[in-house]
Amino acid sequence: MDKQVSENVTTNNLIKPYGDTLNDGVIQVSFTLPVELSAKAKKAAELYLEKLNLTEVQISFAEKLTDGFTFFVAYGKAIPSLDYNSVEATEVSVLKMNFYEINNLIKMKLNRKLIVVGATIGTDAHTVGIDAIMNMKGYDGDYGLERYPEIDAYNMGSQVTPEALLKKALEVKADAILVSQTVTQKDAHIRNFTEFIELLEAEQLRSRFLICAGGPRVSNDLACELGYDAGFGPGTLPSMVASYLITTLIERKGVSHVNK
Ligand code: B12
Repeated sequence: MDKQVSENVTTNNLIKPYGDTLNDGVIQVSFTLPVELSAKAKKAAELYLEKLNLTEVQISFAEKLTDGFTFFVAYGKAIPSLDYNSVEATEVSVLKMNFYEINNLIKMKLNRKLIVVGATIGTDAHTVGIDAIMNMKGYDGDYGLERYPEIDAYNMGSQVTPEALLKKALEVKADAILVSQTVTQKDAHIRNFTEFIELLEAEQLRSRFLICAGGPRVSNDLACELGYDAGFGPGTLPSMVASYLITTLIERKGVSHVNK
């Protein structure tokens, strides 16, 4: 973090958005209104943002989305500050290791392949997230779990029922289950994540697996709250997941691992 910013945070602990000058409160917002693009629509967008208590509002972009809908990008100044000291959040603690170190650790400490099953559950049809973690190609230059010689990875794709995911995990004797959710409309992700944990609990199988949740709106806090061991959000790399899985399995089996 920039030295001046970190000093500012530590002296008064109060933070505000930064636009042109520190603490000016300037934020950028984008939103859609169900009206045709016109001067009146732009004025409505401005007045709506003023109702949110933004000041010095400027509509910088307005474009017709489709008949009867307009998309806006705007700037405004926000008044509230936040005490940074009052903020609490957790993140998955991951030991940074590369592909070779992770494979070596699995080989040396587990003495067999690490078995992982993953799926997007419920009606959610998005596969790109779970594929990024599991497929050979991986994500952002980081190999996916299928590429690891010491990992047996089973990617079931999307729209998998909780029952089918559990059945597969039992069939292949999985160490870990990866559950992905992208659609969050009407809290569908919360319901689906919860349904899977409830199924495991009903079958008294919760403690048998290491279970991770992931997706664009998933945080470690949310995942743990829903009964998962860990949660991974945007920007997760497959090596982070592989490292988390093997180090956690080793810890749970009571074996201290080498690269600490
Ligand atoms: C591609 C896409 C699609 C494709 C999906 C193709 C496919 N095979 O997956 C198609 C066109 C099919 C599609 C359909 C729909 N989509 Co769509 N789609 C997207 C889009 C453009 C990109 C998503 C994506 O691939 N991201 C890239 C991946 C790599 O990122 P990621 O998922 O976050 O994954 C990373 C991490 O989160 C993490 N991760 C993810 N999962 C897991 C799991 C574990 C265990 C771990 C450890 C980590 C992990 O690792 C990944 C790598 O870092 C987004 C908009 C956007 N720009 O994000 C909308 C979006 C997700 N879709 C959306 C919607 C609404 C839909 C539809 C419902 C639309 C409709 N009405 O039909 C349908 C879905 C129907 C259904 N039954 O699910 C909305 C969701 C809104 C919401 N918050 O609920 C979005 C945000 C678009 C929008 N702004 O409206 N979609």
